[in-house]
Amino acid sequence: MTIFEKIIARQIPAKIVWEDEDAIAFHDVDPQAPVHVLIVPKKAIPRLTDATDEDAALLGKLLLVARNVAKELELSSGYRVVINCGPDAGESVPHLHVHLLGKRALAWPPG
Ligand code: DGP
Repeated sequence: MTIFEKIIARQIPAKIVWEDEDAIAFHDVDPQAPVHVLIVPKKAIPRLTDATDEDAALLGKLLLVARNVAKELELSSGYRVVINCGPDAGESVPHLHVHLLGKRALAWPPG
């Protein structure tokens, strides 16, 4: 079980901001911005590389959840949505997740 599956199963705590039958959103334990929320599908897809055409609706939903959480948390001056995929991107938890970062100016290009 990954750490995110344990959060989904309520085996470890998290600051949950939204949940339904397909996905959950909670605050990152190591925030890289004043708002840093992770949007995680309940289906255990390890990373974007492993998603299939059957996951199209779920992948789209993750972005719409990011949009909704951004609105709920009043990220009115902008936000960034990130998926780290594989070692070069710094992926550390092998369960697909979308980072939502906001409430500060974010540099580009990323490090
Ligand atoms: P990534 O590097 O893209 O795989 O991002 C994984 C993120 O997961 C990282 O920003 C820290 C976060 N994280 C790791 N363990 C926990 C945890 O136990 N609780 C919460 N809320 N976040 C976690």
